[in-house]
Amino acid sequence: MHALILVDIQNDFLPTGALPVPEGDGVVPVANALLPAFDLVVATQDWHPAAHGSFAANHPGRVPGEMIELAGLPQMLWPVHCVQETPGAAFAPGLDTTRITHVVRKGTDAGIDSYSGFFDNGQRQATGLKALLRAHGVTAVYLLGLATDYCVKFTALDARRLGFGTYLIVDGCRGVDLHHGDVARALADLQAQGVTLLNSADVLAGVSAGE
Ligand code: VGL
Ligand code: ZN
Repeated sequence: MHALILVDIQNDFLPTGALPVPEGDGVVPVANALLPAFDLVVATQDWHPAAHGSFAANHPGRVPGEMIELAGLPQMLWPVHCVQETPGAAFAPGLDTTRITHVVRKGTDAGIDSYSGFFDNGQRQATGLKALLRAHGVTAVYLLGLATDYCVKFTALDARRLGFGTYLIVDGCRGVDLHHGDVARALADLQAQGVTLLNSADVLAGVSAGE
């Protein structure tokens, strides 16, 4: 069984959102084109309490882009984003959510961030994504979404580390690239760790070829 994982395709990561990813809306048509090719589709949502420790606003005198320590780990400070039950945390308009079979939420503990859809950044608590995939006999995962250099990267690295065949659909991802080169470095790191980089057309061609 192969699963499609849609990473954090949420309003706050679109160009008009609170933590805008340049061209973030460009992943929506790629996701929609691939959805019918998968029986198991998991969408992750960044799902923070308002008091989340990754928000610069919760640290007097700090601004987004600065680093602090959170849960004993280096932590980038972000604008307030993807607060639980707010419009910013909702799936992007135009995403065909009717084909999403499971939703996994992360970043729900105010005291630690969670870039990966599998575990928090300290690898302390699991989200349930690994158990879900195992329960369905998933052997390979295909990932796309936002942002290439944060949540997509760490979700793909964990998938690979857990032993899933891991395929990153590059044209279905966009990155923050806060420091120019972050996206290119993320893709190189992923490839070095055994993640296969491909494009949506490759996936669709493979499906129609009966793979
Ligand atoms: C993300 C920064 C903070 C992401 C989430 O989805 O890539 N990035 N929270
Ligand atoms: Zn976040």
